[in-house]
Amino acid sequence: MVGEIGAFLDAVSGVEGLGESVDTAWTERARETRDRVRATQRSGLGDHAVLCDAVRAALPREAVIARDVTIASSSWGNRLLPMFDPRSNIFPRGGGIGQGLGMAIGAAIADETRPTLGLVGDGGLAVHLGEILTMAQEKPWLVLLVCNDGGYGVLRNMQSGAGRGTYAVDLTTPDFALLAQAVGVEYRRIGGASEAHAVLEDAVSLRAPVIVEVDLASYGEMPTPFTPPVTVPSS
Ligand SMILES: Cc1ncc(C[n+]2csc(CCOP(=O)(O)OP(=O)(O)O)c2C)c(N)n1
Ligand SMILES: [Mg+2]
Repeated sequence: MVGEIGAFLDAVSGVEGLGESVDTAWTERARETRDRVRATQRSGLGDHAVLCDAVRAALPREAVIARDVTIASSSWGNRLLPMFDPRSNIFPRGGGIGQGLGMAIGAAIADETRPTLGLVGDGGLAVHLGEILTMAQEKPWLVLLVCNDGGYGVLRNMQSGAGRGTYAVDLTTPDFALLAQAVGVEYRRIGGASEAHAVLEDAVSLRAPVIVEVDLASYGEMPTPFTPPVTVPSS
């Protein structure tokens, strides 16, 4: 790879314009646009931006962050959460829910020297809930952050936004404290933004599998409910 890059650089070294200074105005415009987009995204999150900040603050730079397809990923995990290395940034681009826990367990077992955080929703987690047993058995350094809104929140938002009420989006979810107890892993709860930093710092310090539930009923709504850029059929 290094040899190929060297050969490429040799080949283009005589090309006119290369090596001249970059257009600083363009760089500045890109930076301003990025800051504006991030500020707009953040303003729609309200207290949920605190969760994003707390996740980053609680983890070392090299921590792996594996995300399922959930509102927390789509609204801040994939957009605002700083990532420092592509190899620590895991997300299923295919968009299927349910892979988050398996990816997080795999990452955590692959490198036991750094913590892994799995960001999942209650609905996605339910798809492969049995993998909780793998987590309990293998005991990886894994913080499983479960954003529990009692169902398929993103579909709920889409249906509400379309103004026709909601259907088939409310799920029976486990009592996560009892579930953790049943399989012998630690459990922590975040019931409001003011708790996020301390709970996550504590969870990471355990160096063990831990379920951290964000109890969204108590945590509160996002000022701008997240909806994906797709339309609900009209009939
Ligand atoms: C395998 C699969 N089934 C259904 C969907 C459609 N889908 C996308 S997000 C979502 C809701 C997931 O619920 P949850 O994990 O609780 O996240 P929330 O939207 O509540 O944040 C569903 C059903 C999908 N992406 N993949
Ligand atoms: Mg949910």
